[in-house]
Amino acid sequence: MSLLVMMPTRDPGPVLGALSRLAPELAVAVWPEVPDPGGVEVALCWQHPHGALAGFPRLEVAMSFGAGVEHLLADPGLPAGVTVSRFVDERLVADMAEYVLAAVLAWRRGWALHRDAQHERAWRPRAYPRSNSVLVLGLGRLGAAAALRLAANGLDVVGWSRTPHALPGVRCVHGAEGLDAALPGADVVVCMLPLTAATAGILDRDLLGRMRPGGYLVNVGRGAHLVEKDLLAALGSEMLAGACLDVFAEEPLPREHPFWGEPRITVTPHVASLTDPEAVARQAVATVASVRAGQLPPNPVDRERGY
Ligand code: NDP
Ligand code: OXD
Repeated sequence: MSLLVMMPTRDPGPVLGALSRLAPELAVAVWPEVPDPGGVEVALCWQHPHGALAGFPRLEVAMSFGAGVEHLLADPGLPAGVTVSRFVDERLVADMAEYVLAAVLAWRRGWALHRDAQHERAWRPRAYPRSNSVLVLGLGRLGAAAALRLAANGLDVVGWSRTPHALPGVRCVHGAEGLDAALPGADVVVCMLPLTAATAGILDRDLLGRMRPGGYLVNVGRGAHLVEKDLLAALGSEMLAGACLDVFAEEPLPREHPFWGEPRITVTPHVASLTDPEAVARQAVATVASVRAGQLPPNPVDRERGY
């Protein structure tokens, strides 16, 4: 049995190094060099070419190199019987919470405005709000930790999910009615949703228009959650004061994209929380062991639900 590493847009080197340390006996192939396609039972994937997974007749698990699985589920050629799993890791969770807290605090304290003033050598004191309400969309592994971290730093936090949740210090709401009730009080919206048919395009003119005027958007979910032209329009009409975006419909963000030149948008290159190669290799090895034992892999996802 072999593990296939299929991540054409990333350097597989660090993961291969970790795999050879953790499981030197494990046969590992790196796509597209696969000497024995019939022996592949687990594939570790990131942005694999659609259709390619159909070429492995004994494939049992397609594991995402990241927490998101939309890149796997969007493949119409993903064989029906293959279990999809995702990477879950405490470090990934903590790093994301740190990024979200940094983005919210930088907005609240006007960091970018002070930086702009510094470039102009202008002394521009600015009052900052003493309380802010942050609405976190998605209370999964990452969203719940970020919501708790924001609350621990004194922010007034509301968390939104599909099903009911309870988190200490966070007002939890769910479903369409919960979102309707929470949006008018939100100074900041943080998107930490998975990309599914139900969440694509959720950050649109309607949602942005229902936040408190002059608010802020943080998107660390996926680029396709955001309707880009609606964000630019919301900034143009001062409905929104700014945004911090880590994910984009097209990555890398094209050089000619208007977001680069918009001073009210902070662009980061999909680095809110980076997969640790050692930890993902550990989960891949555990996935191989689970297949050998005839068990479900760690962190399986519901293919129908989309996350
Ligand atoms: P989880 O699957 O653990 O959690 C998803 C959350 O979203 C759940 O709380 C779920 O609700 C909620 N949700 C899903 N669909 C809906 C809906 N239709 N309405 C309301 N709530 C919904 O995901 P993670 O927290 O692990 O990760 C979230 C996403 O973060 C990933 O899918 C990925 O896209 C992104 N990500 C980005 C990174 C970056 O560096 N920018 C790094 C890692 C991940 P419920 O609990 O009720 O099911
Ligand atoms: C992930 C990501 O899904 O890095 O883990 O976006």
